[in-house]
Amino acid sequence: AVKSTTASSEASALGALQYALSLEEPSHSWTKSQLKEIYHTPLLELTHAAQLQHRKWHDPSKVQLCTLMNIKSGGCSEDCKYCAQSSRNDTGLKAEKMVKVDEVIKEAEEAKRNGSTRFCLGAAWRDMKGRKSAMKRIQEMVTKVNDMGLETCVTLGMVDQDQAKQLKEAGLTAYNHNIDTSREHYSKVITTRTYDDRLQTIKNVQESGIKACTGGILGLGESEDDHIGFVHTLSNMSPHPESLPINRLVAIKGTPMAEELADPKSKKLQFDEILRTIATARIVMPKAIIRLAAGRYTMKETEQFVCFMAGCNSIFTGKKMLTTMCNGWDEDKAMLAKWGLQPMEAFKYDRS
Ligand code: SAM
Ligand code: DTB
Ligand code: SF4
Ligand code: FES
Repeated sequence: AVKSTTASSEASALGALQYALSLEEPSHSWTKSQLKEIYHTPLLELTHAAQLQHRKWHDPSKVQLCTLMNIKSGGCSEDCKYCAQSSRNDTGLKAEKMVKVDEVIKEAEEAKRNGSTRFCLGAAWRDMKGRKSAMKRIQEMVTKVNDMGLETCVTLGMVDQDQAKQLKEAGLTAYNHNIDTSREHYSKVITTRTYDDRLQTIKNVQESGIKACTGGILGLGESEDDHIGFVHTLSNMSPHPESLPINRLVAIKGTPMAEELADPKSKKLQFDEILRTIATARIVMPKAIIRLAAGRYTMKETEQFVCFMAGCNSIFTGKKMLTTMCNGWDEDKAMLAKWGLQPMEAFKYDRS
């Protein structure tokens, strides 16, 4: 085994894939060419290596169950081309007020009864600027859900250092903020905030001692080089994201992205590209929890199984995602029981 600090000559002698498997500590200095080499490994060899890596760093019999709640739906000022909640997209979604603390507790109790161990709250906001009373209410939600023995996660748009600190004080486990895609493809998807704005929020979160849940969406018309670029950004973060959601685009009527993809000339995402992205992420970010997120309900059970073979170890389960459909608890419990997987316990594993 070699240490991550070993010179790159060692990496090239071994080949990038074997080098990744030999590391005792995760590396944060991957080059695009190393990632490209891993991503394009013959598929059976790639998924096998990802499964080996998974077993080296995780209990392979465990799956993390997370449940989402939309605490402030619609009316968002950002222009994310894929999103049902942007006020610029005519998707028929009504903007609502922020929910009350009691409603969150009720939903969290149901999630807990059904075996979920992480409860995630999402708000359709650009950022937390000037939202003092909302922040207070969210702190109360986080503390109360935490007291129920559930890990907590929120996604509220951009946060500064001070806002991250306030969430940490309330006991927040993780903050979700995605990079969504590669740096190169990003501007084709969102123009109202930059890639570097995103990285800054993630840095603020990590520096406050909150774990970062950071991933993206596949199927935005991007190329395979963009998948490599996406993993490149994530794998050079230090620390790596504690959890990494992989969303498969849900093409929502009324969004510019759904319109673009309706063009027969647009680039269509193939299943093996999802698999290669997951496997590459697992190989170079061995500690991360990799979560099959939005769009899982569009995947066959066999496809989900193959994603687990490639290193996924978490799902969102429950009544709903934010605005789109989610596989329900009963269906998921039956599927996981069939596969012989058990729910991961809350607060048991430190993956930072
Ligand atoms: N407003 C906050 C933000 O953007 O940071 C939080 C909520 S936002 C809905 C969280 C993430 O969900 C996005 O970054 C994106 O990766 C994913 N997402 C949103 N709409 C999606 C869709 N139609 N299909 C797949 N993933 C989607
Ligand atoms: C993430 O990456 N996926 C979740 C969570 N983070 C907040 C949200 C997915 C939302 C999918 C679109 C919708 O339901 O509106
Ligand atoms: Fe707003 Fe988040 Fe949707 Fe973008 S993804 S429009 S920031 S809710
Ligand atoms: Fe909750 Fe990622 S959205 S852990």
